[in-house]
Amino acid sequence: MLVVSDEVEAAVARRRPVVALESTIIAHGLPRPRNLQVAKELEAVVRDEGAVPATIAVLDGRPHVGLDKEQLERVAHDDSLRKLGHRDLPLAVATGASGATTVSATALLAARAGVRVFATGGLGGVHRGWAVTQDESADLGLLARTRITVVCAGVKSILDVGATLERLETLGVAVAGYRTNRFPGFYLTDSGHGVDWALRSPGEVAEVMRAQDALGGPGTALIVANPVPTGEQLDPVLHARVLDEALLACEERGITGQAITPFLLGELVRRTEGASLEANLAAVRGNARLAGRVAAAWAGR
Ligand code: PSU
Ligand code: MN
Repeated sequence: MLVVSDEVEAAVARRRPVVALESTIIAHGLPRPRNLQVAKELEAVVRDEGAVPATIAVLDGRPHVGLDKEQLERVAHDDSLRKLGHRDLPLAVATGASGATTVSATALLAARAGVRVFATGGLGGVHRGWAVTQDESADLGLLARTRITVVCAGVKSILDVGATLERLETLGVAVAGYRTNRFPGFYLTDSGHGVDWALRSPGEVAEVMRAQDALGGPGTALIVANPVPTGEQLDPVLHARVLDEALLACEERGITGQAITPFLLGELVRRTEGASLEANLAAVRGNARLAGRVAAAWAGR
């Protein structure tokens, strides 16, 4: 069922470091033509750390783990590509559809291919106004059931971050700050919320992964929350202002469901004149780098 690239398959078989990368951020989360450049750059950052990148997407009904150059270009440029959460995978496979995979679908496919470490930007979570819309990303539920380590800059700041952290606690998903006791805020270094645990090195992250396996509890994820450096974050005052405007625009235009996240990310890019894009990219780059190091520590265990 899975099409695993030769390079990824060989690395997994030899227990070499591999890092999974999602494709939704490329297809629906970043403006063109920058998105293709970023897709290539993230793969290069992972390689720089001695790990093999495994970008994941569904093409013509086939889930791919590890894309070649043409496939990566297709993910970045094909307008007809859908956004696929994990619940969409069987539908896409059976109907021969193509789509970019969100965190939930990417984590599932990575785990099936034997890839343990995954880098992304910000996770999905509980949306503001949840009490009315019940909009909670499927990312959370899937991470409660999948043994994978996700390196991210926290959850997207367009969300209700406090409620998302509460949900992660309820779901039993481990969360640790990377060299910080503050939970990162995606575009921002600090979301305003704390975390109970801080890990100091890739080796320490790998130790936690080992302990997860040794304890044999439910097959949950480990979230490593890696903040964007203060010098590269979005100005918090600008962030607060444009986010309010973007949320209002979302409501006024009646945007719902899967379209909300790409809409809000796009609005932020536009309303900050690209500054949010730079902060987003700084975060994802840092996460790909740390994930490469974690994968190396995990492989050398
Ligand atoms: N992080 C980013 N950009 C993105 C996303 C995450 O920096 O575009 C995507 C991820 O694929 C995540 C998805 O899984 O947004 C969440 O979408 P939703 O809220 O519809 O579940
Ligand atoms: Mn949603």
